Amino acid sequence: MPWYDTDSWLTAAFAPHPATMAFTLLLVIALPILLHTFIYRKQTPTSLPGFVLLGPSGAGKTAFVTLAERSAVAQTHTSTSPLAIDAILPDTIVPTSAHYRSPGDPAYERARRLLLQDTPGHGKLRHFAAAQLANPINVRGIIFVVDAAAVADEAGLNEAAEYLHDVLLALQKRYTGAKTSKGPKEIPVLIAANKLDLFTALPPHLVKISLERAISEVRKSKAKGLKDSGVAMGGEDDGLDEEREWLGEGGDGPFEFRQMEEVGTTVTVKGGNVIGGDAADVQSWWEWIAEHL
Ligand SMILES: Nc1nc2c(ncn2[C@@H]2O[C@H](COP(=O)(O)OP(=O)(O)OP(=O)(O)O)[C@@H](O)[C@H]2O)c(=O)[nH]1
Ligand SMILES: [Mg+2]
Repeated sequence: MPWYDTDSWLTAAFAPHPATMAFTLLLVIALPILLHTFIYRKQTPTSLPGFVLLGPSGAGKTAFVTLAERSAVAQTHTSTSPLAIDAILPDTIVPTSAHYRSPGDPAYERARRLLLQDTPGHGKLRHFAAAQLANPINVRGIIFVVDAAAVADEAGLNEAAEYLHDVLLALQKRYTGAKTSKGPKEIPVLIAANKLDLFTALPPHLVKISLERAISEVRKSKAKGLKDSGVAMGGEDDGLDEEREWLGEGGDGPFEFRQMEEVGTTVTVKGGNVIGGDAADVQSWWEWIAEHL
């Protein structure tokens, strides 16, 4: 039947049929709703800005996450799986992104929310942390928690330094391996020197110096290991330099956290204690988080 017939579908579509009217009504109501949900989803990220907690076992990562969640300390045990919690900045701290908003503004409240991601620090369970580092979706910063009392001795310091070396190297590779010329979004690192309530704990500036020195050693021994294996396989030294994964600037000088700025990573060291003393003191960590939120 031709389209201009009285009972063709086109004629029906323009005729005052109840079905046509119902369909049009439905379209008029549904279209704005669909458009809104589509555009709104596109504009606002569905996930909260995240901060990943890394660090050796027993440093106090889970203790900090628990403190952030319940505002009270609780007994923690060695973690075997990652954990993510919704946290809100303490009332006294205003995120940099919301400096010009007033309390009560919904955007102000939203800007205070973040996701804290705890990872297990045990050597055999670091794949959880590695997975987070390999694919940092909406990660605003990394909080590397160290036990300031444990880094006072050789073994504790080396464990922390080796782990931190690997974390920084992963961040460096992410930056140098980026496809775009602009580079990926920078991920800052906070080294949270925890357990400052303990008598044996090193003050933050000494934690920084000790870690830098220990990372220099780690870097040197890794380079030596690579070279030795190259010699053992009868290979030449050429080509090795390309493969060598060297953290920070080239050359044999000492490693400094400052060198990481060139690959888009600022490293800050701040002290605190989650448990003990007169009360928990993690204010400076929250301030750092607020700065990068
Ligand atoms: N004195 C003191 N002890 C602390 C502090 N923070 C955490 N601890 C203790 O350190 C121990 C280890 O803390 P966790 O938070 O479980 O350590 P973790 O980093 O989560 O360790 P893994 O889960 O094994 O990676 C716990 O017994 C805590 O009570 C602190 O600021 N001072
Ligand atoms: Mg834990």
